[in-house]
Amino acid sequence: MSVRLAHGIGEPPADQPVAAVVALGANLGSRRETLAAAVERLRHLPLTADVRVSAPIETVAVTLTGEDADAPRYLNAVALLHTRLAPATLLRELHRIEADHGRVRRERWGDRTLDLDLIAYGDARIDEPHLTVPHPRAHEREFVLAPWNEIDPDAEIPGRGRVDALLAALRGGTL
Ligand code: PH2
Ligand code: MG
Ligand code: MG
Repeated sequence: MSVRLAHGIGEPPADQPVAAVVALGANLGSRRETLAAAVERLRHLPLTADVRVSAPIETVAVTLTGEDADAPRYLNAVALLHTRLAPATLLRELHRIEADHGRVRRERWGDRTLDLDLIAYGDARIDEPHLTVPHPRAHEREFVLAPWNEIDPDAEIPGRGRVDALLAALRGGTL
């Protein structure tokens, strides 16, 4: 799929719906309510349908120096959606939802009221200054892989392999 040509920044909608994966995270404020409100917003995105969401899981905060048991814990979830929004447009919508939930961008990997990451967009591989898809760290994050695997047991990360196998490897075993 030639995404740079078909759906670059400012490009029109895709002809066919594309399966996109969004990771949700919150470790400040009313986390459960925030995630539920964010999912509602995803359900109302233009040109978007079939939004499916995992159960939320509580996870230890991963920081630049590793897991931090003293930091506020996260609630994480993953949403699958079918959208004709171009990747950059979808990303802009995700940032708008974050901002509407009081997200302030201060330090990298700092605590946040709401984080919405675009993990995958069909089988696209995008490497642009503000958008890398698949998400460059999704394959090593249990808090992304576990909820994703729950709602799509056959999922694959383009270029990385099956989500269930990546999850098993991360947990110290093989499938
Ligand atoms: N997101 C981060 C950094 N660390 N840790 C957990 N457990 N869950 C997250 O969603 C998360 C994180 C940056 O986006
Ligand atoms: Mg994130
Ligand atoms: Mg983010």
